[in-house]
Amino acid sequence: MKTSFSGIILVLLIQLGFVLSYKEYLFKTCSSSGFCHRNREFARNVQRATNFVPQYAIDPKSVEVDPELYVIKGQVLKHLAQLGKSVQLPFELTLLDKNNVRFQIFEDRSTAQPKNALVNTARYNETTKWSFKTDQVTIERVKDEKVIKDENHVSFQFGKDGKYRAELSYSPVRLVIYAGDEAQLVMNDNNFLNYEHFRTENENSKHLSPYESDFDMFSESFKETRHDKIPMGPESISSDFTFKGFKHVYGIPEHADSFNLKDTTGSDLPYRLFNVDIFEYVPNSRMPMYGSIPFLLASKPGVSVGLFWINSADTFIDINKKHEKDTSTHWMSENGVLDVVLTVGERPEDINESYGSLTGYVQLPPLFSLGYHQCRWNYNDEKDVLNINSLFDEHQIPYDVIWLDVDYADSRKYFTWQPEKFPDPEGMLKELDITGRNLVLIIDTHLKTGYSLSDTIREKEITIKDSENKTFVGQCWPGEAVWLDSMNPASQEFWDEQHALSDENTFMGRFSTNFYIWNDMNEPSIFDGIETTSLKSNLHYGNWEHRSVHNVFGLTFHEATYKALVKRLESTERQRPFILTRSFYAGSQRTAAMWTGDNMSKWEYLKASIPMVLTLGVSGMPFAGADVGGFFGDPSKELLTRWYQTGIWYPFFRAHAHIDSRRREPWVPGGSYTSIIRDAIRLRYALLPMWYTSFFESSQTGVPVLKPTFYDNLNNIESYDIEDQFYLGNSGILVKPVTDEGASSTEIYLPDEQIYYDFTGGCISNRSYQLTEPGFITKDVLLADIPMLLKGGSIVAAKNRYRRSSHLMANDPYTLTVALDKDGDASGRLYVDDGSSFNYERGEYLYLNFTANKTSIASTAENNSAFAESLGNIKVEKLQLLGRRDITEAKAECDGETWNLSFKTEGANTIVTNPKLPVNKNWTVHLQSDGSSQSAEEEDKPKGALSSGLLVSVGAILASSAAALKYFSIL
Ligand code: NBV
Repeated sequence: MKTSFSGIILVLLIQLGFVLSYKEYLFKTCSSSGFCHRNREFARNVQRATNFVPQYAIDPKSVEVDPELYVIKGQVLKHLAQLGKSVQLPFELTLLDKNNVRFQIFEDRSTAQPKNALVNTARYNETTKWSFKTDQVTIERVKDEKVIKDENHVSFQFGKDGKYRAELSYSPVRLVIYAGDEAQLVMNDNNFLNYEHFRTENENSKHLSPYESDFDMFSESFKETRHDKIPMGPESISSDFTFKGFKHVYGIPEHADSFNLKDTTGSDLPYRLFNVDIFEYVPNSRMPMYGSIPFLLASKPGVSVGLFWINSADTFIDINKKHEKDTSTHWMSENGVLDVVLTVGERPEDINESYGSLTGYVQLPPLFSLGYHQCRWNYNDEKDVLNINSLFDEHQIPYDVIWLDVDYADSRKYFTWQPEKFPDPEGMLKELDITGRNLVLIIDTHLKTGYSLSDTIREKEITIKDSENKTFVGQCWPGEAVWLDSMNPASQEFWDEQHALSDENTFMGRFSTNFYIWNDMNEPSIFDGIETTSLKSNLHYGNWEHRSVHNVFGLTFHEATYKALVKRLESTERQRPFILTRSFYAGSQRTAAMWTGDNMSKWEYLKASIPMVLTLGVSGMPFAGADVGGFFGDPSKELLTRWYQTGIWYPFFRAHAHIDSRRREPWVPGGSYTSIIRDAIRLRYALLPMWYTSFFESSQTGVPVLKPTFYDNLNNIESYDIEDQFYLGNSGILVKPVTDEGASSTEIYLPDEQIYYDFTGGCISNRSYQLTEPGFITKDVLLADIPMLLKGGSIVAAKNRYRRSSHLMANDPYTLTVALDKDGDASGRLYVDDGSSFNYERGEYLYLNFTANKTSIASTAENNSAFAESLGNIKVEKLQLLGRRDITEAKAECDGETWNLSFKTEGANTIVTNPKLPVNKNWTVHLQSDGSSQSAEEEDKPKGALSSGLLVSVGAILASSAAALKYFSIL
């Protein structure tokens, strides 16, 4: 390939460390992207038309309900007025498991004559092969009596008691999802459905409808894409979808933008899904980023819906919120088939579950990977690595993983070491292993040319090819490089070999198993590529153009690594792999964690990270985090400290820094900064049992690991916009990280009338809050404070002893904190397994159910596996009963035995000391009280009822709310 001019500029800019403001120049907007430009114009013309004549209609005679009643099939006819004929576009409508209604429109292009004879002429229809968890999605049988068919429609009922209905109208083509009698989600409501059928350039003018534009159909005018030959001509697909009565829509990551998605009308940048290396990405932007999940969730009281647009090509999504009640969206993809799944349920969790039933739920990560990860580009050599390792111990800061970036490798040839710097990697790994720690190595997608491995993949013909079917050669970290085509089934064997555990002197052969992999640059990032990535005309296995598979390519790469690591670890005790990927697609959650790429050491990036991580969570990709401290630049001590206090809440918690950034490990800022950072990291470790439980639950049902505020407050519309605080799963821990420089106070939103116990930094206190209606409280904060509340009704399990790594915490006892709700009840869950193997899949785990009321606390186990048995010595060492000062007697009962418990009151709370309750047995603690302070509600009569807008300050707390603060206690 010829090196393009902008490519050279980009390489120079990168090498000079100069990376500002070329972004808009580098990336397409809608008007400079052929298919987006055309589809927006199509939509505008349709809207302007006084007498709109639908070009698309279903032929009623073609509609057949499959005799087995699994699928409804027929033909969409696209009418070409100038030619007086129609193109037939076969469709299928299917009901899948868990209320997923799938609608697909295909095109037969077997006789198409492309400009490039090498290219596969079919429309790409294999995105699900990668994205779905299995080829065998369960198709629900649509029952005969539930299908209604007439000349204008076909419809069927589904869901429990047939409470939902899908109705497909023929002309115009319209698919409506109903809950009861009310339309919730309407496909092609605005007639933006557009399917650019195959035609040659010569015949094109006769194929255009009055609404269509012919902008850049056969050639690109965007700067450097001019040589993209577009062999199949125009082939985009698009449709609008109206969310009826929904003003809040979430998802379609990855963008550095708000949680509740923004209106894009009038902007040249709709939300774009196109995986690109966009280092120093711009916060508050709809620009594309490293990964794409074309899934959108919309919620309102009583109904939630989901839309999964299954397409791996370049995609733009317009969002229009101008309508008083509805949100309409317009989805446009460069090619592929039209394949969409519409889902309906009562709650957002139902939609997460339905979506995950197709793409899979998040992997249950090995426990260590939920600990703290220490990374920088680069730890220079073995000495450096081991020195950092011991400095953690010196400063008594736990950590689990140290990372090596590209410069461990000899000339950036992955699968080699710089021999002088890493003479004994095996010894280094063993040293880390002593404290149960791990190493993660970076392996990028590209392989340097003139290196045995790149020669091998060329010989084996498993490289990405150019449009002439020759190995594509481009520029990346090692200089000139080639790319493994992980979409080629033959690549897997090669990849397995590189990762295999063996006695031979291969790169990974003799290593111990405490190392894992980081796949970076897998968008793929190509310095001299267009928009920093592969040319769309490059070819993959099956002669599929890169254009069709771009967004799913990164997934195929990290999945190949996952499979290779599973095989590697099978020969030991079949441990769960850990892989970090930068590029991702719907389905990546099954095999990898992701991070948000190259952010900057600036406050706005810290702030932006929270809605980004929440968005990923509701889109089925909860194992996510941002570089703590910011990748580019040097954070101030305050920013670094606040970033750690926020980062401990990222499901994936890793500090990382650019090669030019100064060292900034937790002890570097020194003094109180270091001790505050130490406390934050230790808090992460103390709460690992809750993190692991949340991940387990997410891996079973798709519920996000960080739960957005609105999930539990669906009737409170105000809560739908809260994007700077969240709950840790179902634990009841509500967190509001401080992300403002110099903050001395913060506002926390209480979304309901429940009691919230102050839990700042994970410590119990004498304070609690309760509002008579949802509203904000203002809390003073010092730099040391991590604003946290514990919602009444929760029971939290923690491990509070400092250990050097999560591995060393395995046998530690638990502390349970019981926070009764306003009715005097509480509950909580705790999931425990061996933290590393797949044995949990055969029931080797413990899933505890804690319940409490005013007179008892009980634990029941769901399972009596051998694993549970093995936990015999692990006990509950402390019970913290919040807001209880009234206990007069406490007794434990377990296995037919009873014993008295000792306890003491501390301020507003009671602490039961060392109750020795076995974690793997059912037990009950019986409480007697004198009735003096059963709950704060009874005892702590309002100290000051607030009227609207008034501020009342008591002690260190400042409460401001439009709602009245019902009670508020400081002892
Ligand atoms: O491998 C170097 C970096 C890595 O540290 C970073 O985390 C990745 O996002 N990598 C990108 C290459 C480009 C850095 C400008």
